[in-house]
Amino acid sequence: MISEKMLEALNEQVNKEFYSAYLYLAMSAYCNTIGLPGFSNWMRQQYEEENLHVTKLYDYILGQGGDVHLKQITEPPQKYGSPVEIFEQTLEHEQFVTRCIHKLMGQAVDEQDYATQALLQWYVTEQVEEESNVNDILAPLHMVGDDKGGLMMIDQQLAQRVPPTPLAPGQ
Ligand code: OFO
Repeated sequence: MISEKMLEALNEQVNKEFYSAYLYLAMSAYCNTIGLPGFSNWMRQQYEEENLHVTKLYDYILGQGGDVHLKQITEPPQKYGSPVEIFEQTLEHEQFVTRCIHKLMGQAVDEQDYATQALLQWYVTEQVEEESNVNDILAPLHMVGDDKGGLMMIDQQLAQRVPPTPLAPGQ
């Protein structure tokens, strides 16, 4: 049992998750262009992560017998400034997504929609991790500032990020 209003809101979130994927893919390309392959790799893996966020919502909507409504995806910017600015924009975006998830959770609570609350709890936890990961990168980035050697070291660390583990059905 899921309301039309909740389905519409979840479809909106599918679009936002697609935008997140698009944004990080654009950032990945930008980082590659400015000679930061490790940053580019991190953003590429983040893009993969966002695709998992999309499909988890998509599967849930279908599983609830709802209609998936794929809407137009907004074009992301092409340029993102300095390495620290790239991650500041990433944090801002993740904070925006967190607010969206919390709003959805509020709606699910108001509607006493327990199944959607269970789904959204996964996203609430995920957002805590997403923001924390970005903060963990921003801290050393602020420390090194414009120091090229420091930036190269961070780039090497970000090159280590591996693709996310696919979600098992129902996970
Ligand atoms: Fe980056 O968490 Fe989804 O959008």
